[in-house]
Amino acid sequence: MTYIISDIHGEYELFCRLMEKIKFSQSDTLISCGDMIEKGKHSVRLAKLLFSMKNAVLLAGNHEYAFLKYYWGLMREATDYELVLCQLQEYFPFDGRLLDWETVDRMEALCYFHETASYICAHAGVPLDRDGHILPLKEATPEQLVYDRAFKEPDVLPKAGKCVFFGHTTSMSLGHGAQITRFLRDGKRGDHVRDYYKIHLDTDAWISGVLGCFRVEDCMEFYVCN
Ligand SMILES: [Mn+2]
Repeated sequence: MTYIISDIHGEYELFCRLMEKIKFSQSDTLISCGDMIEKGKHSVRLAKLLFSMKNAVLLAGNHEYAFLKYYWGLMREATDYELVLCQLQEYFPFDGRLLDWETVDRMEALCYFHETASYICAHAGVPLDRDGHILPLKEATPEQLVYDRAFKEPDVLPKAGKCVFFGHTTSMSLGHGAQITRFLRDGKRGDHVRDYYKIHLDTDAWISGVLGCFRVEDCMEFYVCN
């Protein structure tokens, strides 16, 4: 089975409980739509766990992108790489001491979108043309894919047949409560991902204490809460 999640934001224990709840196994796939780090206290611990999962597709969100921009800035001036690692560790006030170069390299290798025959995953959503058609993702900049706030609007709907999974803006700030929000296409039943324009995944776990994921095969949602 394939499970899609977003905006875990350092909530290591909630994430582990969610994986237990869904009985996540080697034959399953996890797709994380970004923002695994910051806000919560276990950013690096969570990142290392995700990077250790062979069956995980991990995307960058704006928080990973901001970290990478800080890293690239340090490297432009750097002569002492041990000092750079210390500075990177200080980026994470709670568990920065766990940060190593391998984790930094894995962060740098994150993708900005993931596309299959029936859906697309991107942290902030995807760029659309005026008619609502999805613009070629390979031409999109990382900034478009991790920062854009327009895609959250209820009337911004990708017309093409694929569903877009995204997070980035908290469901609380959208007035949806701490839950996954589905945008169903007209006349569709909703038992297949292609029946949806888009599915918003950010349950604001760090504040709400609720973390959820979406199972692609049967469109089921699963939650754990504090
Ligand atoms: Mn975000």
